[in-house]
Amino acid sequence: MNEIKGQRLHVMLGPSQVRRRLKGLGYGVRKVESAGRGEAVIIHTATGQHLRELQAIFHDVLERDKPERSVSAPEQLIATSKFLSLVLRHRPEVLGIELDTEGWVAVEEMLAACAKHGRAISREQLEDVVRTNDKQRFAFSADGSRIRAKQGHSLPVDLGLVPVEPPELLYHGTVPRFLESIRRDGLTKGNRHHVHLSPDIQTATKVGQRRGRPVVLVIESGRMFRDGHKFFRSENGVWLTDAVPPAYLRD
Ligand code: HQG
Repeated sequence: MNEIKGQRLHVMLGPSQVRRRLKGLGYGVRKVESAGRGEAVIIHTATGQHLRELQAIFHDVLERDKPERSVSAPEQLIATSKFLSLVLRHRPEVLGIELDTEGWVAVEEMLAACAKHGRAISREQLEDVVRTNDKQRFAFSADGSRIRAKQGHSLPVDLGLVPVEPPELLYHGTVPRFLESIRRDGLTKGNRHHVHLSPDIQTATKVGQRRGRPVVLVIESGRMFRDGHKFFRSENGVWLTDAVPPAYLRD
């Protein structure tokens, strides 16, 4: 038999539902195979950000969440939060919706689109996610009719951030494999709108840990500010700036 090459993602969801969730998305998916009743294997070549997005789309149905071990409430909240991050920061097209110029979408419209794409979320569940989210990533509009992510977008949205003076030092959590390039080019924003900096070492350590053994860089943000660099602080306390040149990284 001709074995298809690629990584395998086993999900507790039938192949047709898997294909529906994947509609319009590439992610290097080579094949979706049935793996028994209500289960499928996605054979793909996704890596890096694409792999994370693919996992986010199926986070609630990955193999470890076998039905006999019912998904706990906190896991469900995290799964929904990851999915909302994907939709509200990076790829609203996953649900066939659009964000306005400030990143908002009508709650009703988003929930209807979730249901249509086999990801039904109730208004109560959504409110739980927004309220309990560890980093307070999302916000409802004042009248509760719209929702957006507070930061972290790769889409061009205007969050109306106002420049503010930063503390003397800020921190950036990363991993050893990026250090050479960071020391050479400074911190660059990549896909995001800004470089993300943390107010304390503990938070930066957690950010770095997402990728491996964390390394925390110390940024001379006060000096950057006095030299004319602009800083912003997102509603949930993440410090943002355009780029950090290598001269402001403390040894
Ligand atoms: C690295 C999470 C090579 C940088 C977190 C990082 C944060 C370079 C990666 C938020 C580089 C970018 C953002 C250079 C930067 N050469 N590597 N010149 N400059 N890097 O995910 O800061 O859960 O875009 O060190 O908590 O890790 O999404 O940024 O490792 O607040 O709410 O390139 O994401 O919050 O990765 O994380 P990211 P980040 P959320």
